[in-house]
Amino acid sequence: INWPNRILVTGGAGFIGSALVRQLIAETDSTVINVDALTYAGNPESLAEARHHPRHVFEQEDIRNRPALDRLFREHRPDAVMHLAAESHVDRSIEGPAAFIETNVTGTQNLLEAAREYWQALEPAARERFRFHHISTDEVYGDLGPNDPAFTEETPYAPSSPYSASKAGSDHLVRAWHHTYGLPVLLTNCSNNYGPYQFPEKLIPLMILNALEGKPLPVYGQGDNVRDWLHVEDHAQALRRVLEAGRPGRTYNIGGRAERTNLEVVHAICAHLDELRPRPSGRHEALIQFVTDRPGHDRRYAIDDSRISQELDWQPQESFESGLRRTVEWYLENTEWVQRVQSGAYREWLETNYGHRGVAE
Ligand code: NAD
Ligand code: TDX
Repeated sequence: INWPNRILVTGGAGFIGSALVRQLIAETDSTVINVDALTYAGNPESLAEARHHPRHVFEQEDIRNRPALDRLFREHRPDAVMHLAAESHVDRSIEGPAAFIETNVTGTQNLLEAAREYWQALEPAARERFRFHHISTDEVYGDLGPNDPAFTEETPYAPSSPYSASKAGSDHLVRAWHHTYGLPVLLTNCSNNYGPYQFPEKLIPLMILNALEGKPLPVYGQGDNVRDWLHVEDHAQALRRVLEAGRPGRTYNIGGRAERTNLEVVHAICAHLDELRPRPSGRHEALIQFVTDRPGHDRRYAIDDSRISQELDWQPQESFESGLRRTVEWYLENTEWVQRVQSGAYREWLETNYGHRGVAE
């Protein structure tokens, strides 16, 4: 067991990063150096009480800025890096891929180089203990037909979108830094996360908030694309487990054992809202609208989690049904957080995104 005292987390003001930081502060003794550029997707309020904890240090820096990263390693001397900072939304990557290459590929290369130089200068025992944990996605494996076996760590890479291609590029860089320089890396590839503090451009929060406002619920294509859903708190637990017990150089797939079609997910959200916040004018599912499909839309993702469950004894704890219910309740209760992220950047994005997307015939 190798548990670090000082963890440099990138993207710790985002959806998954903030869940991880909240857990690290509440459930471990580690100091967290939280490095985040605070793009439209980053919000320090998502850190809740962890934000003001003495073991939490916030550094607003951009991973595209190499000298800034060198300073962070020099000043904070981390024992481990957990790299989550990324441009994360597939639809945005279709509209404008450049930021995805800059942050996900070049930013990761910067971080690898800054980490490598720092790590090579450590004394032998600290070098041995150091870890660079890269957080990635199942989308790098491409997509599956309805009867194909789930993705394993050996599934060949076949990314479809600019987003997944940029994440695939970053994964390859991380493996190359291990093979070439011996940097002790860990990689995890996870399926779709859901839970509190998720930015409402992603399917689940977008549907909850549109439904509450009585707006159309835009389902791409026929709504029969399949995703595997994992609660973000379960993902954060898995990341901690891999960091403490994963074997350097190794990749671990993480999934939720909860494959659902998008239409099933949207119907489930509508059913919860019918109960929790009935609409005088009828049921929420009447708001569903089938819209033009996402270009290059992957049909299905599914995770074979044998490796992490057998080698590291990790399994998801939350069922999708109860996790989704709690998530709907969270968005109903946290209107202040919602209102703040719904201002500015988000509204602009929604207008340009759906401006050109027609209702399917
Ligand atoms: P997010 O978009 O909610 O958060 C990303 C964070 O990174 C934000 O706080 C943002 O400010 C920060 N960031 C972006 N560009 C940066 C830059 N250049 N420098 C510094 N900080 C920057 O994303 P998320 O959903 O929390 O995803 C986190 C990571 O997990 C990503 O690497 C993503 O690819 C991966 N992942 C996400 C999912 C999912 O379902 N959301 C699933 C598997 C893997
Ligand atoms: O309005 C919508 N209507 C719709 O039908 C939106 C936003 C999405 N969808 C569909 C597209 C997908 O099939 O729902 C599914 C989920 O879409 P997203 O929430 O955009 O997620 P996805 O494209 O699956 O990617 C997510 O999971 C893997 C994250 O955004 C990635 O960062 C992660 O790597």
